[in-house]
Amino acid sequence: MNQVHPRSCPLCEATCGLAITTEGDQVVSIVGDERDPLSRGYLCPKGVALADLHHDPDRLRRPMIREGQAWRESDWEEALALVANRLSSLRRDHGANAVGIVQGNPSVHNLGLLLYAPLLLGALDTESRFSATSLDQLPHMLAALHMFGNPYLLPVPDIDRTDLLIVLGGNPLVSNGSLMTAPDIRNRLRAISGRGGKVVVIDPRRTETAARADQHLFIRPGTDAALLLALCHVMFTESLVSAGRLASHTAGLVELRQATASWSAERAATVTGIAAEQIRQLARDLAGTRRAVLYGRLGVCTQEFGGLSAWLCYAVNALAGHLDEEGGLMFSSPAVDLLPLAKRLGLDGSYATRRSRVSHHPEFGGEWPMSALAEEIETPGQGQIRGLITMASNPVLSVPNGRRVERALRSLDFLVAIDPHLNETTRLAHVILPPTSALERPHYDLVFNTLAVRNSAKFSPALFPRQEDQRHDWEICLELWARLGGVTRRLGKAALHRLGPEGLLDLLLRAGPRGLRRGRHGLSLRKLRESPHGLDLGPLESRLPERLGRDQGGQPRKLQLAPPVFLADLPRLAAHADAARPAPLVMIGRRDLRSNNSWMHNSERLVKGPDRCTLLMNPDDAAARGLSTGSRATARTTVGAIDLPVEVTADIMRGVVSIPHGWGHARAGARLRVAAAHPGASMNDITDDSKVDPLSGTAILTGLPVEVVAAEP
Ligand SMILES: Nc1nc2c(c(=O)[nH]1)N[C@H]1C(S)=C(S)[C@@H](COP(=O)(O)OP(=O)(O)OC[C@H]3O[C@@H](n4cnc5c(=O)[nH]c(N)nc54)[C@H](O)[C@@H]3O)O[C@H]1N2
Ligand SMILES: Nc1nc2c(c(=O)[nH]1)N[C@H]1C(S)=C(S)[C@@H](COP(=O)(O)OP(=O)(O)OC[C@H]3O[C@@H](n4cnc5c(=O)[nH]c(N)nc54)[C@H](O)[C@@H]3O)O[C@H]1N2
Ligand code: SF4
Ligand SMILES: [Mo]
Repeated sequence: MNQVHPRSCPLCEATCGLAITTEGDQVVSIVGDERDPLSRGYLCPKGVALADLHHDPDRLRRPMIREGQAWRESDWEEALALVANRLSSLRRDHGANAVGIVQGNPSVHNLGLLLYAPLLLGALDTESRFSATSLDQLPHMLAALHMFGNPYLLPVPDIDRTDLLIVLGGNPLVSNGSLMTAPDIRNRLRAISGRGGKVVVIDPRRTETAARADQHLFIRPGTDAALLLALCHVMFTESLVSAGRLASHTAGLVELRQATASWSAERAATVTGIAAEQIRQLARDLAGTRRAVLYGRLGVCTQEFGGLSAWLCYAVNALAGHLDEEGGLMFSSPAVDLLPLAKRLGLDGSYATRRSRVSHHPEFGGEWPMSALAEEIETPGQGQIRGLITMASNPVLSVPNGRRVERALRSLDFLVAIDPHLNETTRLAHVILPPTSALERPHYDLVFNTLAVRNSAKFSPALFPRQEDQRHDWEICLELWARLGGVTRRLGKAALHRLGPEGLLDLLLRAGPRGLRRGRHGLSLRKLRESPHGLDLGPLESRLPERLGRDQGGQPRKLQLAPPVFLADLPRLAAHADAARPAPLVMIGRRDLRSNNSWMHNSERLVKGPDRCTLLMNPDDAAARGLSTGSRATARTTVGAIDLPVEVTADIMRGVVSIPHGWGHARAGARLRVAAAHPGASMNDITDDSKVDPLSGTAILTGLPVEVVAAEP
């Protein structure tokens, strides 16, 4: 008998509603769920490929222990005991910081990991923590911490009600949106133009989003901060600033005016390559449109001035009167409020309270930059990392200087991977602990509900039961937590196991703003189960000043427009901009609708067709090097070289080439049969781990100089 299960897709931030038809233990089909209030029937090819992930014969189901080059399956008791023993002895002999942990992107899409990984972190009690945050949204969190008082208080563009959307460094038509949960983005963008509004994309490449926008402007990679400063400058000099409703709750206006005073549109034009008149027009349009928003994303974060850019994106919206206003940059009202939770877990914001051992990077939220992972493993001394847990992370492909990361991981005394695949990273582990698949566990988007362009809540029960010899991610964390502690933890384990992610979620929903305090209409897990397609909780609402909370002295916090940490970084930008002799060629990244970072290339339906791991190059640059579409090029940096096919296109700026990340599956010892047949090359074999935004510690992945020549035959 066929059964249809409504469910959220856990693969990317869009959280689309799926309708999954099963027969017995097989997935028969996956389509978009028309009744999902947020995604309204939309899904992308990766959602369909959830079936491939689940049924993938290469997916590990039982623990794996490596002996020399050979792997053998083991039972859970043996594997968990081995891991706990090795980690405990490293901690005992070398101190807690000798055991590190890396948390990867899928952790945030995983209810069990979100709720139970903190236990494992607590048990490890290590300063050697790393996560994908420092390859990604860290600058936004740094800006949120210093401007709004909490790194998790991240504003999202109210795209369903805006009349002007300026996209800076994002390609939502392909990425499906980030720090902006907005499934079916194509129709949402179309609706802006449909109601007479306008979409503007500012990007070194004429992206898929740019191609459908009303206007596209090329910008030189890494120069967004100069553009944003000039937007502020124009608004100040042309008296377009409107602090509006929040005026009396805002601090730093004078300082911001001073800081931007030298950044005329003309000065920014020479840096960015965007004409001064166009910069002025952008500022006038932004300030002159009642419902407008500037949305900055990954391309502004992972660059030389990521911290400055993220701050200025928020500041520009505030100056134009679009922060916390309808159609502007707004804060969500999720059913589970992460702010008090983060506070309770001590995660509500730390920055630069200490510096890393080797390169003196600032910690953020208790984590070191991912770019420091290899050096912290390789460099001897007190605190050297000798044992490591990777959890839902593939640093060999996702961290700059992947070849060095690979060497460093190989040199560890002990590496354990919590991961369902034997891939480029986990092949170097001593033990792999594979969790259940996404369809074998319940799902609720704790994080992405807080980033959604419309408030909503949806619970998806497990679709298939987990087998006796399988473990969920959260069970693995709970086991290790118990085994790394004393007898009392073993007792606590039983209670925490009984509660499980569903029990915890129910408590969080009831304790949340839409829970018990709303009486019998309040949200609970039971209520969510009664609405399997999801609940629409309405449009975004103004949340300031309440959401800013109170400072340590108990006074209402103000919106900080000009936090000193950012002002202090401006001279670096000025020096860089004025000395700017742009490199002849720089590289930027690229995403693809049928990829998801590094780990979904083992699905035939997602990799079939022409090679997508190509280098995009402008016709003039290609001609100067004797390259044409189809020829193979070598892309070389100070770190290394990769070969890949060229695609010549006028859609990319002169002086810029684009290479996707997440490929490079030819590494010996991985067990991903489909991916190995479509290996591509890893962009991170030529990105540089010594290049980070010194303010935030975020990896610089865009705007790095590169040399491109025809490959040796
Ligand atoms: N050059 C370049 N590098 C980049 C980027 C870029 O744009 N350019 N983007 C960066 C960004 S934004 C990010 S977020 C990072 C992502 O980099 P990572 O955080 O390393 O994440 P992925 O590459 O997605 O790898 C995910 C791993 O998790 C495993 N996995 C999948 N599902 C689960 C699960 O449910 N549980 C567990 N335990 N494991 C699971 C997969 O098998 C895979 O090994 O890459 C960054 N690296
Ligand atoms: N299909 C698919 N979807 C994904 C992912 C995936 O791998 N595949 N990954 C997911 C993850 S982890 C994330 S974080 C999100 C990211 O989602 P987005 O933030 O939309 O990121 P990208 O698609 O990488 O788009 C970044 C854009 O910035 C541009 N850019 C590069 N450098 C600069 C610059 O200096 N200035 C400006 N203004 N633009 C620049 C690039 O050309 C690119 O178009 O996507 C998520 N969704
Ligand atoms: S857009 Fe994202 S959430 Fe939607 S189906 Fe695709 S991968 Fe899943
Ligand atoms: Mo990401």
